[in-house]
Amino acid sequence: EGNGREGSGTAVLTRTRTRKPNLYRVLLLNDDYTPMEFVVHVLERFFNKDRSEATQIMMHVHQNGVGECGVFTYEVAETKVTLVMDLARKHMHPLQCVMEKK
Ligand code: TYC
Repeated sequence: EGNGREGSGTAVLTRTRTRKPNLYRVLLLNDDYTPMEFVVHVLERFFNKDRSEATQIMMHVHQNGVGECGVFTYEVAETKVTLVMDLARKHMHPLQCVMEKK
């Protein structure tokens, strides 16, 4: 509960309403050319996955066409998509990373 103050020095607790942020899934899309090891590296570097979880997510994308890297607020999701796409472009891989509202 929130803070307040009354003349007597008595603390007055008032409710401060919080608001749920809009959340966005960041997804990786499968393609035929991006090396599996590069996708694992992306998941470790930008999504803080350990090698085991990164490999599981990469294989899920490889087999199902799409998979979730994480859920973030708009600005964080947008930044991650940009970082992934910039690294993929630098290495000339066709990897696609997108965000969608949850
Ligand atoms: N399908 C790719 C291959 O066989 C691997 C891959 C996995 C590519 C996940 C993209 O998001 C991806 N080399």
